[in-house]
Amino acid sequence: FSLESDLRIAVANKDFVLYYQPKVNIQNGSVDSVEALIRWMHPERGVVSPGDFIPLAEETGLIIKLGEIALELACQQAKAWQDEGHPLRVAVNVSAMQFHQEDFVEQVLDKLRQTGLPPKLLELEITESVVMGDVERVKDTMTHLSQLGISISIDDFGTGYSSLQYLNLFPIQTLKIDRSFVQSIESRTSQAPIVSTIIAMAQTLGLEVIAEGVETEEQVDFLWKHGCNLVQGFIYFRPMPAEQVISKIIALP
Ligand code: G
Ligand code: G
Ligand code: MN
Ligand code: NA
Repeated sequence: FSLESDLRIAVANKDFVLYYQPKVNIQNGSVDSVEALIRWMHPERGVVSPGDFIPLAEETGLIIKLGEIALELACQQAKAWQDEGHPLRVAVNVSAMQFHQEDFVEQVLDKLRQTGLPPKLLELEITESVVMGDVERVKDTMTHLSQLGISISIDDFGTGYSSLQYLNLFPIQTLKIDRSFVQSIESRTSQAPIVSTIIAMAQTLGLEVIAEGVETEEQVDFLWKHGCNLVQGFIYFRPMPAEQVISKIIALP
């Protein structure tokens, strides 16, 4: 069997789970929110990472159904945490293809209604590639989502080819600095000035900024020094199954 036919079956059976990676506020040591990261529970291969099937899902269009599954699982989980007395905003990755669907806002609303999750507890992470479509339509979609109370962040910021104009045109809350920039903070051929420039730009535009892929104290120090208070990365937490999230967050030193 090919990976593609396996993936088709998996999508039909919903053989996926979400792992969650906390985003930490280094100013007060609290967890700001969590990012939902999909995992394929393959009967023979075990847990398959998105890097190994998201590209295939995009080529085959299966990403749309997959995105719906992720959105549904994330809303269910966030609602369950809220019901347990732990309201935690969950960020879901949305592919360009999913975002550009005619009824994307309706899809999101459906999941919120079905689960009873308040829109405030949902964040959507989109990449710059989304923004490169029809500017007016993208703006309408984002405005609609934003008016519902859903927050929108730009994932992998700095790696796309889109114009910076959209930062002022669209209702975006947060820039997520791509980990390729963050991870070269130490190196002497450094991209560190890119990181500090993105932070400064976010601050000037009144946007939140978070660094992803943070692995070392040196990176944290640099980010802290430049005023980036939100950090996501292995230094604090790896993506983990839902069952571990609340106890790990509470145990945060
Ligand atoms: O968890 P991991 O580091 O392996 O994720 C790899 C990539 O897969 C990341 O770029 C992440 O944005 C993407 N990804 C993870 N979960 C989802 C999802 O539910 N939908 C989409 N479209 N991408 C996802
Ligand atoms: O959506 P995005 O492309 O940002 O997905 C985040 C991906 O980055 C996930 O696959 C997650 O497992 C991975 N990741 C999260 N923290 C770290 C980190 O500190 N280092 C590295 N190398 N990868 C990370
Ligand atoms: Mn992401
Ligand atoms: Na990213």
